[in-house]
Amino acid sequence: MKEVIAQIKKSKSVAIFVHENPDWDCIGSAMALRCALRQSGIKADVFTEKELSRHLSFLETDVITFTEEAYAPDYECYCALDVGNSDRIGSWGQFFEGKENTVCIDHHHPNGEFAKISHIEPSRSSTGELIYEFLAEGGFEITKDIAQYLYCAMSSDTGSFQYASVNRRTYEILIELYETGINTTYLCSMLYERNSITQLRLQAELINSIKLYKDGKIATAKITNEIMEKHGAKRSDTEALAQIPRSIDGVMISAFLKELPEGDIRVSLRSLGDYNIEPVARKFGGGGHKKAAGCTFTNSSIDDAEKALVEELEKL
Ligand SMILES: [Mn+2]
Repeated sequence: MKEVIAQIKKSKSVAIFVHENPDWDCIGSAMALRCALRQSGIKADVFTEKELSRHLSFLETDVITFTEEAYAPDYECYCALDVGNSDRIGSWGQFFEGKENTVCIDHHHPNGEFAKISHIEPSRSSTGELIYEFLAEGGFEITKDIAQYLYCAMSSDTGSFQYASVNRRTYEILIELYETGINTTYLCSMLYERNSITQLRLQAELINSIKLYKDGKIATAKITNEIMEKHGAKRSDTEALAQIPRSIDGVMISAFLKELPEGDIRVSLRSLGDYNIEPVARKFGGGGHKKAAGCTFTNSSIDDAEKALVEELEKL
């Protein structure tokens, strides 16, 4: 972390990159970092593939998006956040590779380092938590604006501080953020209580599709293209659905299957307790973590994919 801080502090300009389909952890982290750098007189901008969706823009979150005419941005330092490799950055990734000064701050299990200087701590709840450490250790003032971004990052990546990744340090940081005067009730309502009616109708469809196996220990649920079309839903409307079948009492493993427009079947697996679903995801060409993993079926109907998955999950 000391090296990352030194590199960023000696730069007059910093370009900040996040992963594709950005979530609150990477956007909150990027905006907090940008805010702190600008306060210190360092030019800083955040780059994303596309404009941010509605749920990411209730705080000031203006970004530079990729276009066909985009050229290599000219900055002294290039910083990737919440990203395990430069492919995950998307189109901007081509401008990250080969640069002189590249840094990365992340909390995913690393699969090969792609930046010159990396600070990676998989035990941390969120990249937001690591940005807090960066700012505190680097002597940056943590203003209320910065605290709001970090709170959103940490809250969303921990399922409102529910997940096993939350630890003592998470709560210590929360106290520091809280003391800046942030309104956590407001932030939570903006983060969690702005479902569209389309998102709720999809939840209803998903719940209706749930099937149980192995005495109710395994649950599957699915959303087909037909259902997406029926409700005029976008892909981003399905983001929070994977958790729902896992929340049933007694269910230890869940699979959420989603038909993609081009016909592939995207699967999100979730588990509780000691059930490690990562090898199952890997068996079908995917991967992830012990309790959250995913894979994609190509050339398979959604029902066949479900059958193949359930067979493997029952063995587990
Ligand atoms: Mn994250």
